[in-house]
Amino acid sequence: MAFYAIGDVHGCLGELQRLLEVIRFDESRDRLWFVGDLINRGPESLGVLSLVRGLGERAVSLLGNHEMRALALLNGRTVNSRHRTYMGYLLECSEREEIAHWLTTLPVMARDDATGYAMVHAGIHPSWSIDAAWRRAVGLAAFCASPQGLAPHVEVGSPPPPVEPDPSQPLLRLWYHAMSFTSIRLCNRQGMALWPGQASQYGLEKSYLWPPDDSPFRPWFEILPRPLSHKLLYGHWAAAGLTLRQDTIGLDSGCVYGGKLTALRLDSEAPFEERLFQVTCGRYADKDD
Ligand SMILES: [Mn+2]
Repeated sequence: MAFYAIGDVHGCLGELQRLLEVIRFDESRDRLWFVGDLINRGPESLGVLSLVRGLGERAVSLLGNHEMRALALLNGRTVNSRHRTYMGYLLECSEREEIAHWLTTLPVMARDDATGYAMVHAGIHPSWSIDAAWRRAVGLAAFCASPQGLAPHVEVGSPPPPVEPDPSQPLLRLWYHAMSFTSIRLCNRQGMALWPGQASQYGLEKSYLWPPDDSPFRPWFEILPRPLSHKLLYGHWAAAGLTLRQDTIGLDSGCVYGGKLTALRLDSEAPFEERLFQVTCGRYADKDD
């Protein structure tokens, strides 16, 4: 049995199929973790969904910000026109209902105590330990799977409050958790997260660019207190690229933007270079959020 984590795929079906050939993936024995953002921007999002859904329990895929956007769209929420344009395939597809349901089953965090890895799409708030993040992820997953579900509360484009709401505001708190897991990149040392769209208010050009050294905002994984109980895998930050640290590992290597699609073998203690596998990708989109 082999166990791999794969970075943001963004509808690049051909690249994903080539990567699975490179790692000689055997769906009768091996396991895959996908960091989220399987869909959008690339040419074959429906094909990627079909492949991953077809793997059943051999694969765990997380809710990324693009899956949140898709949830919003499929549930009639307001989505900005640019995002709506590149998600048109979802509205036209015959499996729309099944996909909408499948999206509600996606967790925001995965954890494997045997190998000592955990995974989130964007990151965790630096005031949370891995255990504290896990408790929030379990609560969010239960809410997503409930008849009420997350979709009615998805306000794509509207940032959550600057600090975590307390339990007396349960929906706002869940929204804050959802945004933290799927979208966080920068925080200041007081623990205030910078949400998408807020960069210019704080003198930063774009929230996905690496902040200058003198900025009070730092990547969440620089602020996160150590030691961590698990090595934490994440994606989402294509502009930062593959970011290999001992305890936080960024796997979004810019597939869809002409970069690479990356797999890391997790059931191995070998140095990164011996268990990292990549394929080159077409350039189907320009970088933005
Ligand atoms: Mn993302």
